[in-house]
Amino acid sequence: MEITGIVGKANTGKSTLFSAMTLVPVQVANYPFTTIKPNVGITHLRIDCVCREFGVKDNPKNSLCINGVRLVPIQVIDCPGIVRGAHAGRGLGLQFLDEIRQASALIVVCDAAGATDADGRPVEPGTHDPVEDVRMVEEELAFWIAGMIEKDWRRICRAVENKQSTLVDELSNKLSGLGIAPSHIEQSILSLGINPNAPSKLGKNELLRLAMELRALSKPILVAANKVDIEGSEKGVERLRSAGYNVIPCSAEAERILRMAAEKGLVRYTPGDPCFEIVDSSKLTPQQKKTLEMIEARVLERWGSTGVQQLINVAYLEILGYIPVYPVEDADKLCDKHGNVLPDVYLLPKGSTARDLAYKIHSELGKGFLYAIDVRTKLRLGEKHQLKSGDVISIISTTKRG
Ligand SMILES: Nc1nc2c(ncn2[C@@H]2O[C@H](COP(=O)(O)OP(=O)(O)OP(=O)(O)O)[C@@H](O)[C@H]2O)c(=O)[nH]1
Ligand SMILES: [Mg+2]
Repeated sequence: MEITGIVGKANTGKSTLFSAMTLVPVQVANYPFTTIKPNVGITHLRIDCVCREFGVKDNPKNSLCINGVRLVPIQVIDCPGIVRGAHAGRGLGLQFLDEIRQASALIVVCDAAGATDADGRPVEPGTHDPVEDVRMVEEELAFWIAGMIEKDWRRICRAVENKQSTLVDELSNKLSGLGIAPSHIEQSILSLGINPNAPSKLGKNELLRLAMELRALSKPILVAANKVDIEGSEKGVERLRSAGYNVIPCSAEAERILRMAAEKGLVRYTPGDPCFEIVDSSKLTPQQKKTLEMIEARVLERWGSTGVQQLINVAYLEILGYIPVYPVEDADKLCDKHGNVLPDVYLLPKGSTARDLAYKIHSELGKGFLYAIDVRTKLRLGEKHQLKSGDVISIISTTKRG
């Protein structure tokens, strides 16, 4: 399962966002360092299911399908807050980042209303620049990665300069646990103009830039411009966008309230919707009515949605560019060997081939790959055929599936 890390300055709404995404109740409070240990939960990527197009009733196994909407599980990890100097032990330090080593994307939550200072203490709205907070997080993440490289840097330099090894191999060994691939390292070395044969010439700042680049390639960030229900947050959103970040304006608190109200049957609301419907207004207290009216006026009408579902969808489908693909065993009945129709959907990196899909299902299926069938066209696809979003594919292999 894909993993998303929720990180950011202290007191920006990370745990509220986590709770809104997963419905796991966690501690939320208006002071820094409320969260001291990462929280782990499951949320979903929301895509249109192909069941409607094929006119079938599906029985999803690795995902859910509700009224033609496929929900693909994604693990989310809510981290404690970060402040400047965390790599040197300030605040709660950075130890907890070890929990997000395998994350494919990071959501950096910031307070678009500018109502928390650099250390996360509440201040007058509009008095703090959220761009500073995102930069701080990027820098602290770079220190975290640079710290891992530095631990072994002398040995790496000797090995490379004595030609026993290459910089790409050494760094790949060191950083594979962070999801940093050799291609990320090659690309970073190239774009920073680093001489891969003389690593000992690199200064501290250059190492930090290398770490920054490696993070950007291996764990892209999406900025959650939170608290957009607060007056004046447009300015913060604008500042973040003009600084060049991928930004989704959101209100984690509005989403949390709507999802809880939907759970209780008070409203009809599906994450990502532009509106909600009150089931029976006589069942609502005056306070509940007022809160829902505020969410409608300040969040949904102004911003189009709470932004929370968009965070996961944009991170996986746009920034990472993943493509959802439905593998089936029986190309006519669209089912697995137990008769489950459209049982699974896999998220594959862009450019994945039919054989990559086979390997992802099972290494034996990949090894024995003969060809694949595109269920829509019934055409045979070779191992190098690149898959596209929404493909329904049957793999024919010398190995039977287990
Ligand atoms: N107005 C508004 N307040 C919010 C929103 N999301 C969170 N908050 C408030 O922001 C404060 C901090 O929320 P948390 O979720 O605890 O923040 P955090 O980033 O997890 O904080 P730490 O764990 O201390 O780093 C709380 O008072 C929340 O109610 C939002 O969308 N709008
Ligand atoms: Mg928290």
